[in-house]
Amino acid sequence: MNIEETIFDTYQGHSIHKITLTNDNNVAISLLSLGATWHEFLVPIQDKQKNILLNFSTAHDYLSNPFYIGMAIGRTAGRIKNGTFPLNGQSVTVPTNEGQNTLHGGPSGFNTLIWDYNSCQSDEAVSITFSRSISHNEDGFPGDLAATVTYTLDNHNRVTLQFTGESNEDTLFNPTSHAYFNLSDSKTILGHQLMIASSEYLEMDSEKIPTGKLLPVKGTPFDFTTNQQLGDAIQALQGTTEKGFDDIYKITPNQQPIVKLSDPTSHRSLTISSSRNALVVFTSNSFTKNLAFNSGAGEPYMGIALESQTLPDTPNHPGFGDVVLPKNQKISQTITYQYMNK
Ligand code: FUC
Repeated sequence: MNIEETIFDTYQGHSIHKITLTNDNNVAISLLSLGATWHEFLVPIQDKQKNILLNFSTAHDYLSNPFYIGMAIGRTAGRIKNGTFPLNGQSVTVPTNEGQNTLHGGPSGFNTLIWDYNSCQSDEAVSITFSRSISHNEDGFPGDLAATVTYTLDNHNRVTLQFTGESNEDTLFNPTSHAYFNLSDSKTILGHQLMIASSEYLEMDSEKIPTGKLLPVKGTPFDFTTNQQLGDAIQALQGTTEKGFDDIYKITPNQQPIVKLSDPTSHRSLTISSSRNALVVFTSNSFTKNLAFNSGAGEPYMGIALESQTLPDTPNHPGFGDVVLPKNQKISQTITYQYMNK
């Protein structure tokens, strides 16, 4: 077990720290204090390490595109229609950042913040906890929120991501991670296989806001109830505007893991477990070559984001769940990523 800290970059006069956690199997993750970002997931291949996350080499690259690469997302993942929702019988409006809608916590979401952190180490695990107080004036959501984002790497090659929130007023809390994975030695994820514990996905309008209607996956390219090759599924969507997946799956309760991503060529795989009722799948359909990733210029299908969360636009659809964080109550949400190579 090892922890190493370096300066990643300077942003607006602040040092951005990179913290690397390594376990006894030579698996490592690195995190950035900007956006509580998951920067690298390094897995051993022969005597080297391979990174299976998309990432950039500067703070500016992270913040100058709309893709939230690796970043922590909060207070609310996904889109809130017209930035407006009911809370305690009142209509609340928060700042918008995508047309009239609020995406991923709005213009001052978790991803834009520089977080404090401390580390913790035992024989079996090593972790970093990012913490930040976010006043209601700072991001425009009700209540001053004390938030933490903890990344723990253990000797079973498991990464556990825990978010906590506590506010002095009732507010919303639906955080997630926007890590993009590519397990393979190819530039795209088209050769990967995907399985999702879901038999329904959400219908969306032209602004990607859920209409409230659930659609069955059976008999469609959206059916990942058994392993499906992503290249075949994406091919089947070439007639759509999106030309790939940017979709919200309703997760079958009590089925774990909720998703399995695997690369048959390298035998690398990743499973995700979580008690949240949704998984957003985004296959980087709109990546462009001006994105200077460390793995090369941006192109569609370079990575896949698998965002475990509560069904988005939640307060506007009572059947979707409850993301209200009641005042002076601490809520914790956990997502576990298990890496395997066999
Ligand atoms: C996912 C998508 C969004 C957006 C973002 C970067 O959360 O649902 O459409 O493109 O990623």
